[in-house]
Amino acid sequence: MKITRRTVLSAAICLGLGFGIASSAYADKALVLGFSQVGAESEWRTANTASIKDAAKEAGVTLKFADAQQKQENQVKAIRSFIAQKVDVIAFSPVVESGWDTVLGEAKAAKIPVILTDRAVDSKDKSLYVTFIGSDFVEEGRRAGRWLLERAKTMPAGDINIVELQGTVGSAPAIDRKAGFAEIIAANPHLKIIRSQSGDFTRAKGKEVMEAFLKTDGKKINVLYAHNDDMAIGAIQAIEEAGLKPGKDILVISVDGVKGAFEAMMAGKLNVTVECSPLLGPQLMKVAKEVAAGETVPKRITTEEGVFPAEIAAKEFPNRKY
Ligand code: GZL
Repeated sequence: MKITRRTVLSAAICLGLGFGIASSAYADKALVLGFSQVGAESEWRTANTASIKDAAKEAGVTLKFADAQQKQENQVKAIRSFIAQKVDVIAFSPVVESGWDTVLGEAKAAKIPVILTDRAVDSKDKSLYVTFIGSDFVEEGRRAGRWLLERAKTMPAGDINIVELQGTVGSAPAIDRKAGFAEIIAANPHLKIIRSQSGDFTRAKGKEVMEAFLKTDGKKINVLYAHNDDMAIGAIQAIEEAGLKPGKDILVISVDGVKGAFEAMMAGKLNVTVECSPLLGPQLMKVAKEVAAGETVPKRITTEEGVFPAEIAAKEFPNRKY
């Protein structure tokens, strides 16, 4: 075949077209994100799931979503399934900090990048995940402690007995919120944690454990520190059923900043909530696309949050998004 200028030109056009179609097809191919969620244990989690699903839709990301019902083995199964499906990126909120190295090693071997959202893992090998998007739970605990340190200045002299409802045993928020709170209240030797037990971040368990605290220590309790609003709301019911006034006989401090906490503050039953934003969806989709495109992202992306005492609850409530 005689190679003429026309032949070369038409070959180049076909090649270019072919490339163009291929690359645009790649560009149009929706990113497939496998997400393993802790469960549906709290108002916070419900809002977090909604944020992720809405943001995926908005970003044109194909989301494969798995609810682990607060069981680590279900998250491991979900991650393995995402690997088998050859998703582009895996993201998850680890229900507990430990026990992830094996399955994250499998994702690494399959060359599928992993993004942590909401909660951290305690893996020593930081190459097992690309980034961690979430709150600083230790700081949240410190903020709760600072509020009480300040409030204690206007309370009667003598010991101030605190009971603590911890989050899910072994979870990053439970470990860190406990540590941050204890770090700050150590400044006042009268602030004493007399009972501390897990309520697993749920209203039902929070109520049950508070009932037990009230049975053993009832009138001695001056303050409740709950690692999330749902346990605080459950405990408020128990305090009322014991004939005491939550927010007055027993000060109530909690974390998350969900609508239920604002309603309890407006009813005078909860004194302060430390914000922990569940609205991580948009950030997750943005980072997932950057990671899939091979861009470098920061190892740690922290969410900005505030503290909401009861005095400003009514004014702030209309602005709340979760
Ligand atoms: C915090 C999140 C916690 C919330 C709880 O980022 O992991 O889990 O504080 C939720 O309400 O159950």
